[in-house]
Amino acid sequence: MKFDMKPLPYDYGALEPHISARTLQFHYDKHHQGYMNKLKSAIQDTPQADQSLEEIIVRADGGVFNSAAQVWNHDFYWRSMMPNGGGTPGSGLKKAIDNHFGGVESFLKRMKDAATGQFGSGWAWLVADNEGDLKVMSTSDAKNPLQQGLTPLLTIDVWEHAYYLDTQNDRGGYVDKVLAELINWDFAEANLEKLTKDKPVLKAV
Ligand code: MN3
Repeated sequence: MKFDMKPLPYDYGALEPHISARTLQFHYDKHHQGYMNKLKSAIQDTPQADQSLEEIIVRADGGVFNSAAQVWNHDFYWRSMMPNGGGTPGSGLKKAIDNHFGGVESFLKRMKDAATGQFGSGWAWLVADNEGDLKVMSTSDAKNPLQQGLTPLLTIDVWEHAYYLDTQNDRGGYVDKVLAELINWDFAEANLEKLTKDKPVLKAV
């Protein structure tokens, strides 16, 4: 198999008081690991066992797609946050956000609207398209922007298991904390830089 669980990039308690160690431990050890276990048992001894996670995501459907995408989405979500995150993006990303959303505050509001407006389980995303244009979107259940040829830059998990132990039904309160205190701008900027490096024809962002 070409992939396995990536370690959580920080300790269970590293995002406290905004996200509790209890939430992170359940979320990583039970939910994320559970999707990986399901995926591995579904694809073992099939041709998919030789594919990358991204290949499975764009080609598979049904239960295999759901498990593979949830594995990828969680890896990406852990890295979209960091202890002492939040604040202001670095200059390259800030310029792109200013250009596309009219400022960081207005981007944060768009992201919160996408996260709280997603009916039921899903994900809120900052993505870039093949022209290097940024947009905010949400997806339901396990769906992932890679399916539409878009490049994810940041995500927020809005399944209830991401916040229910900490803020119960208050998804907005959880999203506010992620955006103000935990968002990892450096990760988003690195993802954007990688996209423009891989596709040098993109207009400067
Ligand atoms: Mn989750």
